[in-house]
Amino acid sequence: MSAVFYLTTPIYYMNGEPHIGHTYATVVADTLARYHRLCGERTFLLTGSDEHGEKVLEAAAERGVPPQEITDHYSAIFRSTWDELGLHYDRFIRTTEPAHRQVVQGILQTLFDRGQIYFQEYGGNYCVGCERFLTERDLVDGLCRDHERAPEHRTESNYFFKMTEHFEWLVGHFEEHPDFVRPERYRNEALAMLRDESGLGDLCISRPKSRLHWGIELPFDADYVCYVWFDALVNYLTGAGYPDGEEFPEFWSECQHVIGKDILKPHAIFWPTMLHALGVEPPRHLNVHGFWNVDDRKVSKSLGNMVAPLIMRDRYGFDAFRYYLMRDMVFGLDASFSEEALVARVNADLANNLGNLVSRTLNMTERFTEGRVPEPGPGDEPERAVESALAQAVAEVDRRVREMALHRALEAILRAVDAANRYLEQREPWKAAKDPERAGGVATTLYTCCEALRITALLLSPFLPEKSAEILARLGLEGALKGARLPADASWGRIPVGSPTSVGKPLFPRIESEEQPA
Ligand code: ME8
Repeated sequence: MSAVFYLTTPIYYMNGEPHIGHTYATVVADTLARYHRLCGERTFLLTGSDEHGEKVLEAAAERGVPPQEITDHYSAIFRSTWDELGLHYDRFIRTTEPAHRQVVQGILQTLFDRGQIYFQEYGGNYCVGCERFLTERDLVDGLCRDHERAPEHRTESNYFFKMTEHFEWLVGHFEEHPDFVRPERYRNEALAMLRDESGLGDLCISRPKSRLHWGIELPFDADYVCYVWFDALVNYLTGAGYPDGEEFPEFWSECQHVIGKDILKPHAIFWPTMLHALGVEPPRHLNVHGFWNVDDRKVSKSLGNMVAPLIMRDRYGFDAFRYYLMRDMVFGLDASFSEEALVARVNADLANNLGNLVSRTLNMTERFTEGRVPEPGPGDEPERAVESALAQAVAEVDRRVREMALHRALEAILRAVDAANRYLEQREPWKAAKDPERAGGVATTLYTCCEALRITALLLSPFLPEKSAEILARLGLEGALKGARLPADASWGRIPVGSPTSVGKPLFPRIESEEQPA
């Protein structure tokens, strides 16, 4: 385990409100950051807004406002949405910040001075509707696929980064670091792009102001602005204090990105080559997730199926929503969102399995041991089986989180909960309490369940921060997450005997089908 952990989300385009996709990436990052923090690593999570480029300019034009106004508006919405949902970040970066502009211009100048950037005129198919050069893929029967009109042949001069010079090095980097891009399917995809020489040339990193003025000006030519992806990727450096930040070298050496599969190419190809030209190490991992489709269709504004996170929070509680997002998506693969699936998942895992253990344990502690965690006896085989199920979960969660199999980490925790529920069925404290021969064992049974719940809550806390804190509070351990450490605090036998328990309302009420929206 390293001492620090630096994690980033994509910086989202500020041309609309956050939807399920942005929420998923941010939830994954928030969970990972919480987990690493719980392990005692100094953790820094960066998120933010991508504010330049054509998409933002188009959104501003549609609304008839200046681009800065639209980015101020959406940036505030993204930020307040994450705050309201309890998604914690250490820095929210905006690419229109002067500090970021300075870093981007500094990098451009360095690369220019090193001969890594050249100027060239080129000609191509330009679509006036799209206001850009089209590639072969944009054409259908020689017409622009969006505007159904023939492109014009135009020439333009631009600045290019000598990206291809770094490809040999990059292939070597992929070979030496097989988990640089993970899961493996995306590593293979990136390598295929890299090996398909016809698909990639040097990277055009400028746009003439006559065509696009909304961007960071090139320090060596005031007639041009920087290409939005070059500017956007650099946010990861700015956010960590590049170039002179005292902590930059340490954090950068443990940098990992969370990205969606749609932005693999800029992250797996452009970004490492840019860093290599600068003499900065590539990030340790690109963690690539798949896409949420809604009712089997792509999420899009025009379909109006964007799934607003605040609405989900109001309807189901945010912990339930985040649980569903992480449990039902195999990290790296696509998944289909539906409220029916969400309800089924929450009812099965949280209401029935975990909720049951919580309510039975706390109710019986109230009834049989005066609302206190009782002093246990020495215990027997069944108690040791619960202890061992929890120990296994602690080890497996660590492995699974670090390899980005979050759904498997949750499965491992729920398996331990299952084991504790089965143990309760076996010991039947509700019957044993009335049986003079078995009544003596009730304290041990309830102690075992309280301790299993404590460890479960600790393990679940990065995934379900609110509900875990609530479980701990009901075990008389309010505030226990503050300063808690894994794995030490997850070792068996740490719950204080005599801790006051409270029953409270059901933590995860079953969502009844009549409440399901149509
Ligand atoms: O691409 N399912 O920003 P963006 C899952 N600004 N995740 C989704 C998703 C979906 N249906 N839709 C979006 C950009 N995402 C650039 C990034 S980074 C230097 C610059 C998530 O607003 C996913 O993580 O289009 C995807 O990569 C990201 O949002 C793209 O957000």
